[in-house]
Amino acid sequence: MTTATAPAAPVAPARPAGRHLVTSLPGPRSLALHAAREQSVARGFGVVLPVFIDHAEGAILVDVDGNRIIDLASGIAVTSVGAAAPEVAAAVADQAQQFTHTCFMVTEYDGFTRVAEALNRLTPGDHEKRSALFTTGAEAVENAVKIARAHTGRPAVVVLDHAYHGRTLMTMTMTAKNAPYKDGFGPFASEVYRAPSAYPYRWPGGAERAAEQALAALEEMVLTQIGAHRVACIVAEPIQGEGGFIVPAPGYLRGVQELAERHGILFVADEIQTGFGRTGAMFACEHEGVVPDLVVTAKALTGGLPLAAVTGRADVMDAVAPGGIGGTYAGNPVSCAAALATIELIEREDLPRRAREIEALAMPRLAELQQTSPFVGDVRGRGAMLALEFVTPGTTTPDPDAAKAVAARCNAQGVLTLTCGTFGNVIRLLPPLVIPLPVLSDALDVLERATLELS
Ligand code: PLZ
Repeated sequence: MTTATAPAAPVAPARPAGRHLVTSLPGPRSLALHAAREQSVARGFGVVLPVFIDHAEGAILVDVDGNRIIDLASGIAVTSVGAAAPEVAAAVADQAQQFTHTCFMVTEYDGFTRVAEALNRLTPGDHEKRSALFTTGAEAVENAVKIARAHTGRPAVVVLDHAYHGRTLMTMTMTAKNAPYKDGFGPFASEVYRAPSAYPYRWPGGAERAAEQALAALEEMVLTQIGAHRVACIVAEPIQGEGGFIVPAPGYLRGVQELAERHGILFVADEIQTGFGRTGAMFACEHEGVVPDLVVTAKALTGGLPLAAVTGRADVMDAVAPGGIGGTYAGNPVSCAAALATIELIEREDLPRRAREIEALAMPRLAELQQTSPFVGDVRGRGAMLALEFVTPGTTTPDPDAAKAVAARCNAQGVLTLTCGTFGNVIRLLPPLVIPLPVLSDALDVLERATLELS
């Protein structure tokens, strides 16, 4: 038997797997699209890097000029499974062909129940739980407050310095930072009280005393200023996100939970940015062994479709009578399908473990950078939620210009990098959890060089 030798297939030029720029950023096509945008889109939307995306491949965003950009943003902690996970795309397409919407308050569908079951199973604590699905993070935070008020019959809500909870009237009130979130948008909602955050790097009494002193201040506020019997809930991010990736001093979250319990106050964890493996545990509260009464989630719950949730103690959740919570799009079926596919991927690929691998690679390099660059005052975070805080050398004075300069250099070189922080002086790393480690390593090279160029 003779075998005919097939003519060799033409060899396609090797396509780069990682970062690759073919124009300066933004390229000409993006510039033209951006000019068009300015004629039709309201000015109030900012943009970090004005490139227009054509498609995504894992942790790479490919723009309309053909540039391949490393994604260290994940659409602000959303696309942990990547922005084009085939399993999520298929689930979305299938569901969209079945039906796109019924409104869960009109007729039912099982995807909603199955997402609720998954959330009840995955969130901290093995007590009986119920979940309610919504559309955006802010909407879910607002609903957590409504549920807490309905259950306790109390009006007051306690939040922290450096908090971010959203842009709606209630959640903007709960958010700490004035510009750009609150400036000009008042008057604000009433019965929101702000306690200090146990921010180790900036605690006046020193990092070691931050937990104890912040808890004392919180207790004094609850007891003397508000009256404990008037407080419905304390809402806290277990690692503060927009406020600067602030990991609270050890023991602080536990202390908040105990204080809340002593006074019949509900402890609500806003895990919108930290949830679903981002910090190396499924939920960031787990690092402190804290079981909140209510947990608010959104973002990485799906691969990018709008879906948010409040999950918590069944007796608390069920304090609201039928019709008391909901929304036209709450728990949209396409978003639910995306969530189920995403949760399956997170569990199957053990993405919390991937977050710990990212930390193991990146944290030593960031710590080294803190030694070599006098501009890096603090390095912190957990898992794939890591940050550098920039200061004027030799001081702890925030240096937002340094952070902005470093982020701008990274962005120009195709490493999409976000800043954050009350003082705007923090660079945060939020890569998709599926980022290949060599790609992350390349991004860190760029970040290191950009930081060492500061003078
Ligand atoms: N709670 C902890 O991180 C959203 C906001 C970006 P939405 N964070 C990104 C911006 O400038 O608008 C967030 C969060 C935490 C609540 C929210 C709000 O979630 O889905 O943006 O409403």
